[in-house]
Amino acid sequence: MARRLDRRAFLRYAISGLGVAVAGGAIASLSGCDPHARDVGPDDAAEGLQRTGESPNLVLDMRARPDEVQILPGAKTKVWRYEARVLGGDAGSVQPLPSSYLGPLLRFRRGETVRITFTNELPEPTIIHWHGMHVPEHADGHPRLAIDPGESYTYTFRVMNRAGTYWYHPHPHGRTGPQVNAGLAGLIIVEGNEVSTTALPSGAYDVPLVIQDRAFSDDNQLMYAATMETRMLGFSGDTILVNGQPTYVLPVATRPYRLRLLNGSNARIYKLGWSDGRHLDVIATDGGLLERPVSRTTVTLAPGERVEVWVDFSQDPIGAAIILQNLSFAGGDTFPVVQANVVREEQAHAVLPEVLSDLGGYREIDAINREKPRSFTLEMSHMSWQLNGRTFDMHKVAPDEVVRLGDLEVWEFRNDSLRMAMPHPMHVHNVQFQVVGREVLPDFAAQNRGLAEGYVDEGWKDTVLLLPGERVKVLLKFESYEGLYLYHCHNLEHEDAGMMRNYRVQA
Ligand SMILES: [Cu+2]
Repeated sequence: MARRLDRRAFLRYAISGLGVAVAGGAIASLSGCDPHARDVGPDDAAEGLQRTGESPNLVLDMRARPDEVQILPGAKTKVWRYEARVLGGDAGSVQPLPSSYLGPLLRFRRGETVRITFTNELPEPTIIHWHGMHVPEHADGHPRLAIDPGESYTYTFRVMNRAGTYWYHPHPHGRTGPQVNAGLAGLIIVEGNEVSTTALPSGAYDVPLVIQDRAFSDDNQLMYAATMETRMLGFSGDTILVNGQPTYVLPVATRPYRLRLLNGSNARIYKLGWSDGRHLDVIATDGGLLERPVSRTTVTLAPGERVEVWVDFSQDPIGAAIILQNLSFAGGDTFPVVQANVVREEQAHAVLPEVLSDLGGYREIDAINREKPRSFTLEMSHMSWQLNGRTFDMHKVAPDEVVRLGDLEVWEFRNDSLRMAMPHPMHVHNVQFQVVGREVLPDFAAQNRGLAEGYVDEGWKDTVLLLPGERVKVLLKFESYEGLYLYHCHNLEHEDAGMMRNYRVQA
C-alpha cells in the first residue's frame, strides 16, 4: 500500500515564513565550520585533463526512452528512463537497478577517462548533467547543449572527483522538473583510494538508496502539474519511492551497513531519523567521505544532496524492524522511508573507523575575495524566483558572474529577503565546495531549528540548503576548465522557472 502524504506541508512551510517582521537585520551565528587547514583541492587540480590522443578507459552507450514499469499494484506506469551499456574498456561498470525506472548505477574509477554517447529517444529535447562531477564545459550538460529527438551527444571526461556518490539527471531549460519526475535519474559511484575503503562495508552491505516522491493518478500514471503553486513551492508528490519502489524494505543481517542516500526528489526536503532514536553516523556528504564520522539525531537532506550513513544492526534481534523515517517538520507528516528488517545472523567484526579520509580543503584566508565575498541574493520578484534580481538567460553572463581559472573564492548565498521565505537548495556546477559559514536572522532561528540541527556541513558539497532567513558562505575553487557553467536552485520547479544563472570561468 503506497503511502499518501499531506501535500500542503510545503504550503504551510512557506506561509510560516511570510510577513515576519525583522527588526534591524542583525544576524545571529547559527554555526560555522572550521576551514580545513590544508590546501589540497578535491580533485588534484593541477593534473592536466585533455590527454588527447588517448583512448578512453570506459566507453558507454546511453539512451533516454519511454518505457512502462510496475511500480504500484495494477496498471503499469508509463515512465521515461535511462539505459546504459558498456561498449568498451574496463574502468567501470553499469549496474541496472532491478524493477525500477531509475537509470543504472554507473561505477567510475577516479583518474580514468570516460566516453559516453547519449542518444535522445524521447519526444522532446534533453541533455544529461553529471551532478557533482568536475568535468569540462562540453560535458556539463548545460541546457544550451540539449539535443533534439533522435540526436546523439558525446561526452568525454576524466573522472577527477573524490570517491563518493554522485548522480545524473536531465538539464534542459524549463523541462528538468517534468523529465526527472517522469523517471530520468541515476546514481554514479566514483571509486578511488579512500583511506578507509577496506574498513567500510562493501558489496551487498553498501546500499544505494534514492529517495523520491511522486503523485499517481487512479490508473497509476505519474501526475505532474506546472502551476503557479508549483512554480512558487515546487512539486511534491504524496507517495514516497525508494529506488523507484513504494514501501521500501531492506532485508539486513546483524552487522554494519553503508547506506548511500540521495534525495532525488524535485522539491521535497527530508528530515531523516531512525525510528528507535539511534543516532545517524554520517560518514560522507556530496563530495565523498568526511574526515571523521559525525553523529546526528536527524539528518536534513534537500533535493540534490547526498549523505552516507553507517548503521550497525549487530545488536538487533532477528525479526526487528528499524525504520529510517522522515520526521515531521513544518506541519508535515512523519512517515517511513526505508524499513530495515533484520532477517539473519551474520558475524562481521567491522567497527566504524575513527578517521575516514584525508578531506583536504581550502582556507578562507587564501580566498582572493575574503574581504568581500561574491554574494547572491535569493528572492522573489514579479512572481518569479531570482538570483541577484536576475532570472535565467541561456547565453548571458553578468560581470559579477565571471570568475578566474585557478581562483579560490568565497561565495555568499543570502536567503534573507523578507518578501517570500522558502527553502532553496543551491547547487553550483563544476565544483565541490566547503561550507565555511552559516548564519540565520534571529526571527527565523526558532522555526528553522528542527531542520537546521540536521545539516551536515562538515564535508565536500555541491548542493547546500538555505532555509528562510539564512546566509551561507562557501569556499570554491575554479580548477582545470574554462567555460560556461551554472549555479541554481535545485528545487527543480524553481530552476525551471528561472532560478538559475550562468557563470563563466576564464583564464
Ligand atoms: Cu529555490
